[in-house]
Amino acid sequence: MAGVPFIPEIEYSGSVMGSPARSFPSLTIVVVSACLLAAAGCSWPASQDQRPPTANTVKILPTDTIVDLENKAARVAPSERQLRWQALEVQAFVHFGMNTFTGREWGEGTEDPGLFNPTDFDARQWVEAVQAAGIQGLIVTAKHHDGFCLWPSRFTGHSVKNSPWKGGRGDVVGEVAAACRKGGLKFGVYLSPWDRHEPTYGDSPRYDEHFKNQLRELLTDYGEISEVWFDGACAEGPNGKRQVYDWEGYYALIRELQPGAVISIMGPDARWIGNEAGVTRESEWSVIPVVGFDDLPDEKNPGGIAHLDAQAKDLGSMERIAAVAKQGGRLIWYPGQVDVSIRPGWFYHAAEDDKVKTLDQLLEIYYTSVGGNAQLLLNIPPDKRGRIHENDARRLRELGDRLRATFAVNLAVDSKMRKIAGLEFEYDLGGPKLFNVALLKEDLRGGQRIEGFVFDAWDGNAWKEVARGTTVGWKKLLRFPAVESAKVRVRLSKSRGGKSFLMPPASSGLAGTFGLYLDPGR
Ligand code: FUL
Repeated sequence: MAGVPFIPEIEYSGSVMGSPARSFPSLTIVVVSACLLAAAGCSWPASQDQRPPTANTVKILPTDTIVDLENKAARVAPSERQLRWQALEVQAFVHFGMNTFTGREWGEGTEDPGLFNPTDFDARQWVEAVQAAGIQGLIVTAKHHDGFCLWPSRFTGHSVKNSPWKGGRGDVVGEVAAACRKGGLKFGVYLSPWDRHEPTYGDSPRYDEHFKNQLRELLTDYGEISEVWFDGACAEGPNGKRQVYDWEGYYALIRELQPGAVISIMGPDARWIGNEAGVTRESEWSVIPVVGFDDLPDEKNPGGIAHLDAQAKDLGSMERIAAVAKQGGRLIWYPGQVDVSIRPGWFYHAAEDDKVKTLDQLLEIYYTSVGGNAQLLLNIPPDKRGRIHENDARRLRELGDRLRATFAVNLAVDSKMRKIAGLEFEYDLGGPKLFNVALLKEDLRGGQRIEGFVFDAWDGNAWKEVARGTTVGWKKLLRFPAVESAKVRVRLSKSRGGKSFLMPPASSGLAGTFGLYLDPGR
């Protein structure tokens, strides 16, 4: 598969990739007008787009200077589908299947379908439980590595149709899709490319055909699919050969049948954060340099794109971009997704009922993932009844209650923002406010630019530093001991392209906000 070019949706034409002066003809006007608006206490009007043109991907070359590279990096922006995906912020991952009944994490594919028999399956209970946490989407394991299908696939007998559940007439995928739609949740599917049951696995073209048939069923029979999650695990088939996947063919089918669906992990739209512990990098970039011009995964890397090591410590710094440019490659918009389980295992095991993560652990994960420019994909595995266990459901509600209590009132909602000098933004809160959480956001339609910032509060006599950080992106959430102040400021120590699209306060009417909050639990 390596060497087969995946055609990006948008590509800069050669003419906009010249020197900075030529590349950004209207930049000065844009900066000046944005500053004037900001200085007047206003924000960028939604109707009059002040941002310079952006692209989803751009070539970087050995001949690029560091200034060229910085300007190119500043202009890479998400596709519409990536932006919609990012706005979901938290999704539920639901590992349910044969392993739920055998107590395993990885089945072998030889399990008897007769073992699958939830006694009280209730998809609406799943939806209610995850919505209590404020979660906005759900991805179910339609097929895990053991090959057992949670929908009655026409292309294998290894599915719910040969189980005793509902006399073989049940369809987990169908019921979950319907419950999500009814409850207003986005619905996505995990379909494991690695299939330990399917006899054609390893016989590459034949298995590809089989896999595409299954994909087609899922993408046509269950309404809108918001995400297709491809895992990287892979092995040899019964013929002793390693399966070579037709990724390009899979992607083309998804784009054709569900153009709005994000393809994650072994896919071009969202990357694996690099661990399964809920940990993000201090600097989490969505603008990522990749060597070469091939968007397809290769077998050597766990990253979804050839030559990308999703576990690398540094994925997007200017140093890394410059190093990749030396070899020739591209910058792509490739945001991180944090997949982590609420329990030690991905699947339900009764022995882990008392090992559900604590509220503090979940809050820490939330603040560092959603508040660290990533999407959180929180796994909640239903039990043998086919219900989310009471302990997990309780914890989800506690999480939702705490987040709602914290974020219900934005204390900066009526603040006036003014640009002081260079990259400094001051917010007049109109009177003293007590807060212990701050939220910064970049308008990603103008790219991800901020490389460093300091957040200060006025103590009546002088500015006092409250917190500092590196990247902002979709959201930066800062937690600190409570501060009372009537005036705060954000100083950007560095922003790519010399400017930023830091979001103004919510009163501007834009969806994104600058925010100050009081978490009552701290
Ligand atoms: C891994 C799989 O092997 C696990 O079983 C689980 O599905 C996790 C989300 O991805 O690669």
